[in-house]
Amino acid sequence: MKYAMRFLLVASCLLVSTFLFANDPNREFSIVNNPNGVWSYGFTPTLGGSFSLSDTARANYVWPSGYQQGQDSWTSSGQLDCDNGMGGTIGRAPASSAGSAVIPWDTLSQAPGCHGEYSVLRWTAPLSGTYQFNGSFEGMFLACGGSTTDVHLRWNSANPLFDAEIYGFVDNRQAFFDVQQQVAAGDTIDFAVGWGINGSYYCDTTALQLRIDLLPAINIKPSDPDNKIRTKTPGKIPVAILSSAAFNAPAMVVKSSLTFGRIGDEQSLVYKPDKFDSRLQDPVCGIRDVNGDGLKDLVCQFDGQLAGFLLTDTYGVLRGKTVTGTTVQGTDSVLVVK
Ligand SMILES: [Ca+2]
Ligand SMILES: [Ca+2]
Ligand SMILES: [Ca+2]
Repeated sequence: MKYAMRFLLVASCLLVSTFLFANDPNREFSIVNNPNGVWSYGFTPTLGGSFSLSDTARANYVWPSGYQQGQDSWTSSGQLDCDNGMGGTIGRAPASSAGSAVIPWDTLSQAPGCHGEYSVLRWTAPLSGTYQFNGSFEGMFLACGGSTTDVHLRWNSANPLFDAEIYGFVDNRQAFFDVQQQVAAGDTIDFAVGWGINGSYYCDTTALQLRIDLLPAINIKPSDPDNKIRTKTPGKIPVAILSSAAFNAPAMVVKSSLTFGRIGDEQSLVYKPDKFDSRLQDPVCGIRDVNGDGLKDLVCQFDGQLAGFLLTDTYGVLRGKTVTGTTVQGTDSVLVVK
């Protein structure tokens, strides 16, 4: 019994630790937990001001003049006196509507507070490293002449990474961002939405689409500085994911998650039969220090045919996940020849 309990405990810990936070705030949205893994749902009184967690979860909430279907969202008790019940929210828009005036569906959305608060989705870095933050803010309203908001990325509250204004239906309805930032574990990146240039929170719901990737250094063909790839005889292409003081590649990377090629999503990882059970297949990967910095790196083999390089390609992309679910992406140059 004691052992069974211990097993259960270990098994449940494993479940928790492998619960995947792929750094997609839409897919991972929760109205049960706040904070929720790497995500916190909240607000600040001013841009970069002190952050408070939203304290009120509303499941399937139907706005008085909003979605025709309900929305799962967080708000704060300080917003409940506002007249239309949609101030200061972070939620997940329903997948469709029976005719309300909001687009796009099925994304995370943010609305600033009715007393001037910024709606803030906060991401807390699970690991030190350089990350890429790629996505957009998009006004969701067709009423009111469109959403009118100011949108921002802030590193550790104070440091601006991106600022834009959302308004109208054409040029300024969507603001795209693509920024890289080196962070320490525990640092925060805030995605903040405020009232915008019209000084009102009405019709301000703004959709956030976001992808976050950790960017470890990689080395395509560690023994070849030119990274030459022959399209006629592609063979196998070794790719090393380099470790750093903060990132132990062999321990952190889920080998079977790796994809590599001209785009990065090619299922080109090479497998071989397992040593102990030939019915199982193992990724062909080794552990060695390829750059002589004293830190062991992870080197995996990829099928050159499946990697799909074309003569015009100048770089290759590796994608994968860590054991904690963080998505990783690395790029290195290639020289593609016939
Ligand atoms: Ca506004
Ligand atoms: Ca190389
Ligand atoms: Ca190394």
